[in-house]
Amino acid sequence: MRVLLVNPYIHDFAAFDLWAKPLGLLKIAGFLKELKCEISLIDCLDRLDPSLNEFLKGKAPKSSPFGSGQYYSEEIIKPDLYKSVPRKFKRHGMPPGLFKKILGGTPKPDIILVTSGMTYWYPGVFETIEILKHKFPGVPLILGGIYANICTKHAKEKSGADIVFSGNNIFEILKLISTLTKTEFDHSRLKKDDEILPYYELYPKLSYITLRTSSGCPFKCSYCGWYLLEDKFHQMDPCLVVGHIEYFNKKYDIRNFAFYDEALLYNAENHVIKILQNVINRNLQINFHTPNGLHARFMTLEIAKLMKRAGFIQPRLALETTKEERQKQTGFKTSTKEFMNAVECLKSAGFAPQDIAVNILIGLPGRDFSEIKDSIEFVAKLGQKIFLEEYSPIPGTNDFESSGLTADSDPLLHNNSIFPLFKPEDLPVIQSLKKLAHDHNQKNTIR
Ligand code: B12
Ligand code: SF4
Repeated sequence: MRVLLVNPYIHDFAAFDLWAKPLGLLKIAGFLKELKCEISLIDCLDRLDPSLNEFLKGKAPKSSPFGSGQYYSEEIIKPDLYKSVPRKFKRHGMPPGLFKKILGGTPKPDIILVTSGMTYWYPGVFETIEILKHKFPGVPLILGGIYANICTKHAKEKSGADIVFSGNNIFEILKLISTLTKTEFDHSRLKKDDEILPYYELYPKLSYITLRTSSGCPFKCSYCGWYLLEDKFHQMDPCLVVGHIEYFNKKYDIRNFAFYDEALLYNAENHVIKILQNVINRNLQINFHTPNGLHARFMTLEIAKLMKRAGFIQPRLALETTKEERQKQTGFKTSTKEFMNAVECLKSAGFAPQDIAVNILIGLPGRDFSEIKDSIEFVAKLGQKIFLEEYSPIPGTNDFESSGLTADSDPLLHNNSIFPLFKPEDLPVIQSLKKLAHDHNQKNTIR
């Protein structure tokens, strides 16, 4: 059976490849490989595909030394809802001409699987599906992933997919594929879920690997929607994780690994400590990245030292705010005291103050800007690098209620770049806060 997997375009004001790979799709591919299916992948966002550089006559954007980087992008017409936003709107990913050319050389599949990322990226998903449907009319196309899960009704009504799959049970996914293609799978071939590697070999070239050593989170913050996507908190066997890391490091010389975990440091004794000790003992030469913030509460000097020795680059701590009342109101994943302790541990382990990154959340409904200013100034005094994370409202979460949106609102309004701009009078304040964070970051780098 022939399966075509597609990671669609992103339409947004900005997008950056912060070690972002379609892990769900690659995991499904891992299972289909075990079942001996013929698989091809078109990742519209693959910056390293040699055909992109060739198509752009050597002008494809370059990677950073750690493997992340800018996507190739082209300006496109803004959706009406964004007309008043004074920024360019872009399609991120390969030029459609190249996508169509690649499809032209792709044998007709029996089924097409398309994934989706952020809810507000749906126009890029729709464009991708339209191109696929034009090339392969009649081939069943399933849409899954984050948008398909959080905005299932919207996707069913508007995406053009034949089936919108909501859920994450791999065996249900395989059953659906088997029904639609009238193929019997020999399930006795399958290993356990955690033992199946995401099928990264589908990429012609890789500069990093993403790792998800756990799913879910033991917390339930009022603005976060992990529990809409996963049923429970689960951690993988540390030996399996290290096996995966060693496999990609030794076989493909991959040096950069990004953790996608929501709660990497939770239950550290039985999880991350064992993983890092093993990485060190096996003498693997690796850079680890944590684009999702780490829980300050669970940081200890032992973990910080292991992180340093194992090769963590610019660890990120999720602080969000220094206001205690807000910390408690939103789920209390950390207190300011715990945050300061985490910073001290990291510094004692050898991380320079400016090599520690800190997330501060901006744009949460009901939060006044002086709170964000205080948080920025607090972190700036300690000397860390500040990342302002713009709030994205997620239907089904507590804070969504106070966002002024409803379940039927267009998902374009979930965009983290525009949500904090809902009130035009806020724009100058937001800009001044961004400048404040930027200036502090500059000062701390120069120091
Ligand atoms: C890793 C991660 C990131 C990474 C990379 C994201 C990426 N790959 O693009 C980083 C750190 C960069 C990131 C950034 C952000 N993220 Co994020 N992120 C996640 C996280 C923790 C995991 C996503 C993931 O890879 N899951 C693992 C894979 C295995 O799951 P999956 O892809 O969904 O696949 C499963 C199923 O969906 C299914 N499936 C997938 N594809 C398909 C296809 C078919 C055909 C089928 C049948 C099934 C299927 O199979 C899999 C089975 O397990 C999620 C939370 C979560 N629990 O999912 C938040 C999440 C997606 N992020 C979120 C947010 C808010 C953000 C930020 C806006 C944060 C901020 N304020 O800056 C930024 C925005 C990024 C941007 N604009 O570029 C929100 C969603 C927001 C939204 N409106 O959609 C989430 C849900 C977290 C939350 N706060 O609630 N994120
Ligand atoms: S701790 Fe992080 S991942 Fe967990 S619920 Fe809170 S924001 Fe979400």
